[in-house]
Amino acid sequence: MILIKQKPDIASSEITPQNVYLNRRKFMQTTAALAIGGSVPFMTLANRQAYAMGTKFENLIKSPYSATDAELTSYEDVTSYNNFYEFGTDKRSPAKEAHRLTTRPWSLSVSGECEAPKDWDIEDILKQFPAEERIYRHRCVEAWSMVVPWVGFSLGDFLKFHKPTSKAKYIEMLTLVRPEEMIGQKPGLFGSVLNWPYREGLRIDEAMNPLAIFAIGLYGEHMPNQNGAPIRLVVPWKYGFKGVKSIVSVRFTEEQPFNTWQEQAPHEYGFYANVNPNVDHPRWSQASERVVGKLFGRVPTLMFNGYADQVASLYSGMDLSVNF
Ligand SMILES: Nc1nc2c(c(=O)[nH]1)N[C@H]1C(S)=C(S)[C@@H](COP(=O)(O)O)O[C@H]1N2
Ligand SMILES: [Mo]
Repeated sequence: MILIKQKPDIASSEITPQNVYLNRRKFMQTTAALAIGGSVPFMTLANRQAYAMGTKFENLIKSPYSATDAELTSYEDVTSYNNFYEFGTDKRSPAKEAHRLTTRPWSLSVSGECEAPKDWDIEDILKQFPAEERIYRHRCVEAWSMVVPWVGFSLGDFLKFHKPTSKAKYIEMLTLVRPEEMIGQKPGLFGSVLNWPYREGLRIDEAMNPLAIFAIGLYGEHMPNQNGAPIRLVVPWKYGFKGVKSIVSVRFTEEQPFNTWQEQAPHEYGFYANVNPNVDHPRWSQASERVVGKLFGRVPTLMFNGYADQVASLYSGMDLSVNF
């Protein structure tokens, strides 16, 4: 009989080097599985999850696009303070509930206005598009921010592989729908929190900007489930809600897609969602942000989240208070 100890008051990641902490966590997961079941299918499942969540990438290079001036948010904060409504609306829920998600096997279909549509297996995506580390500022529309060392590859490279036609003006991306594993997708007393699947879109030139990535990991390891395993969008000059998680479909479209939060509250969340300290949310200011993990960490918000040099030209001539 193996006893699993209660969580100590101080998170072990704060007092243990990260690799030791991660190995211990993986060990705990496996021993927990053994203690409960010990059956063969359960073990297979545990191993798959360990592969997906605990495994380090080898020979990662750091991208020149990284924001090197910024202090990283701790692994603990990045993986325990999340927005992922498929696992509940509380920021602490995804870290508790997302272990139920099976991320292998995983398919992602690319379709619509392109000459080379393809149904991908995630393993083939990982082989085809070598990933690198990209340290990015991460700004949520609710006015908190983090700095995350993502592992990912250029979204533009991925899209070009499928030869978009001249009609491809936008892309639409969808999250998995699997209420058996995503407890937040089960309708509650008052119906569903969101109209699933979670949907997002980008204009094609935004998607082709070198800063836009598909992220497949963080802190040098495969993506934790709560952060959108096995593959999610990261567009660092936009509010976090554009970063659709656990993607199963990418479609090239002629029309502008209608994203989830636009559908939810169109006067509060627009299609563009560019970080902009001069355009407030109807219910709060966007002029500053709380830095997660810092006790007195309130800092001014930067235009396009600090990436104006790279992306401002995408929006020249547009009124950003109308196209918010
Ligand atoms: N499928 C899906 N993707 C999602 C969300 C969600 O609820 N469901 N939340 C979004 C919001 S509001 C934010 S701020 C980021 C949070 O990403 P993080 O948890 O990795 O910090 O994910 C975005 N992607
Ligand atoms: Mo968000």
